[in-house]
Amino acid sequence: MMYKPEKLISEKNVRTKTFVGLCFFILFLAGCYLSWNWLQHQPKDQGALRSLRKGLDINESIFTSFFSVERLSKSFGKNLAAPKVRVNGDAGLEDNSDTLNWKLKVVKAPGDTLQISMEEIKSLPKTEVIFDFKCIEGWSQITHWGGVKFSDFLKKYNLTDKEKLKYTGLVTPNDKYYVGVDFKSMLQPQTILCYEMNGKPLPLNQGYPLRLIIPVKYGVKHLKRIGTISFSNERPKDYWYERGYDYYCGF
Ligand SMILES: Nc1nc2c(c(=O)[nH]1)N[C@H]1C(S)=C(S)[C@@H](COP(=O)(O)O)O[C@H]1N2
Ligand SMILES: [Mo]
Repeated sequence: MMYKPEKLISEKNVRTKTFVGLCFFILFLAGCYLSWNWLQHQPKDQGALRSLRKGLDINESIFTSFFSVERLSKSFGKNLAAPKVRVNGDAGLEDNSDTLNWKLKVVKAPGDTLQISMEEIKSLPKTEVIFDFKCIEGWSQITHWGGVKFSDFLKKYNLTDKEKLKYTGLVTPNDKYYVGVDFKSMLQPQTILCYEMNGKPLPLNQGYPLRLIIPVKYGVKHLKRIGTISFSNERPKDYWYERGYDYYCGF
């Protein structure tokens, strides 16, 4: 084996290298400070600093281009579903009297709104979904839900022409919580208008009488207690988007 002769470095050389290294480090720190400062002075776009919002929107376009309606989320056996389901978020659930004469409103066109009763919804074929419910706050839980596939619901009420549009908007009866969801995700076969949890009617704090279950999205989009559904090409208003979160919130 051949050994390279070691190179001797003079003390002056060491000092120059140390000095150059230090200069780079100071420049790096200054760069960090300046970028941080630049970011902090940006205007906000829907609750998020402008360039962070741009980042979220770029992620959205990448995720949208890879999204396939046919790809199913992982499902689990009933024995794995939590008997005690976590409750999170109560915006829009302030007034339980909203559930008394409840009917689902579906805006077909301005001035043309369908009113659909729970009995009518329950008479459609039931789909059960057992999946890993994920909240942006960092927890997840395998849970068991039952309801009607949104795509079946659209067929039954002659709403399939709406699928040309980009978004579905959902709002609680009192307008206090609202979400917008891209239409492709609404058509994924595990997206249901849900009226049952663990085989029983939904509890009040989990969206009685009807909520959205949409496994391709984070918890924020699973709106509890649906009042009105509408369709549009523009992004419908979205509670957490306005507060700086991602609009897409999906996988
Ligand atoms: N009406 C309404 N729906 C809501 C929320 C809310 O605050 N109000 N919070 C969302 C969030 S952040 C999560 S994680 C899930 C929680 O559903 P759960 O309470 O059934 O676990 O509901 C979603 N739907
Ligand atoms: Mo959440």
